[in-house]
Amino acid sequence: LSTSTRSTLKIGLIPADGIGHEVIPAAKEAILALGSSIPKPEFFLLDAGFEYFKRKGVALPEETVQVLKNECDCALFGAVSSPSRKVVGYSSPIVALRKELDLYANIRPVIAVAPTPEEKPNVDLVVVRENTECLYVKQEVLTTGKHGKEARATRLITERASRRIGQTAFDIAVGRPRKHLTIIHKSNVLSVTDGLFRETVRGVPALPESAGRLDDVTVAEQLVDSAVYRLFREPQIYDVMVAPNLYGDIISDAAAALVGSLGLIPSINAGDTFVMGEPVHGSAPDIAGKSIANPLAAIRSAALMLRHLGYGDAAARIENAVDIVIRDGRILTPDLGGSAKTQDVTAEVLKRI
Ligand code: GGG
Repeated sequence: LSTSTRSTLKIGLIPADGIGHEVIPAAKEAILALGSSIPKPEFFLLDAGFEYFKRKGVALPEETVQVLKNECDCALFGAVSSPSRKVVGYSSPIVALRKELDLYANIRPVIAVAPTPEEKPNVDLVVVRENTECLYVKQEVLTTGKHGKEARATRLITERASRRIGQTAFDIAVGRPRKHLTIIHKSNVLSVTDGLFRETVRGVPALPESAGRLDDVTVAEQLVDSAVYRLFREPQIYDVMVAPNLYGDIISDAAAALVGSLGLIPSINAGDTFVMGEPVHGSAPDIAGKSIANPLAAIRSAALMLRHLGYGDAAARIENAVDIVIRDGRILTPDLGGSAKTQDVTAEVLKRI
């Protein structure tokens, strides 16, 4: 996405639930600290989430969608706490937003910066998660059969979505030093759905639009269960991993354990015309309101969003500042073994931007 001609950068802020209200303000501060190295940011604070649903009866107000579509260049989303039980009238706003804005790629880099007791060496990978279909089409039905209740869910995999996520993953892989892509699937069991995903992604380099550009990328494929095993045993074998929605969601959360905390892992939800940064962590209701949420994933998500928009130098300033704070190790939140508050960690980052 090119924004080189913009004089302002219009950013939607959707904290949503729980610690989203603590980490999104930190990301906003980081963007403001960049000063004139990006177009003047203009922020739009927008509603969504389960907490909002409980107050207003709607999880994703139409106004939020319209402001994002018509006013904003990009957005930052915090976290949402959808209930595990069915709540009549409620549907996950983040799943809906990704569809509304056609943000088909969820890009989640997992990089080791500083050694922690749990950290394995050489973790530097990107999970590229298909963001619009798989089981997340949320077509579930409950019926009663001979043996009692029967629940069914539709799992949708299309050639179009598999091709475009494949193109995104190959494009990322070809731009990285190792140029290696692993396709994650389970097509020994789900030969129709995962089979289509695997074959379509594999076919990307042969598409006319690839024009030989992707020929340097080496491609491996792996069953999702074995991929999780190898991810924990030898994470260094992975460079870019591309996966259908559910596997990508699970693998990226799991990979966070390799670098110390889910509180460090950023993502962007990217489409052809819009990008939305989003920390991979959830709303963490157990720590919400205690000012101990780790702001670094949200801050890094702001950097990823800016890089996607073409502001690579500004993104690097934020990322380097975060890396210094992690390496320094003195001012960290409890998830990383520290005792600092969200605001203290944010202040440390701001000083170094
Ligand atoms: N920022 C990521 C996030 O909110 N994760 C929790 C999650 O996946 N929620 C889905 C939902 O509640 O609908």
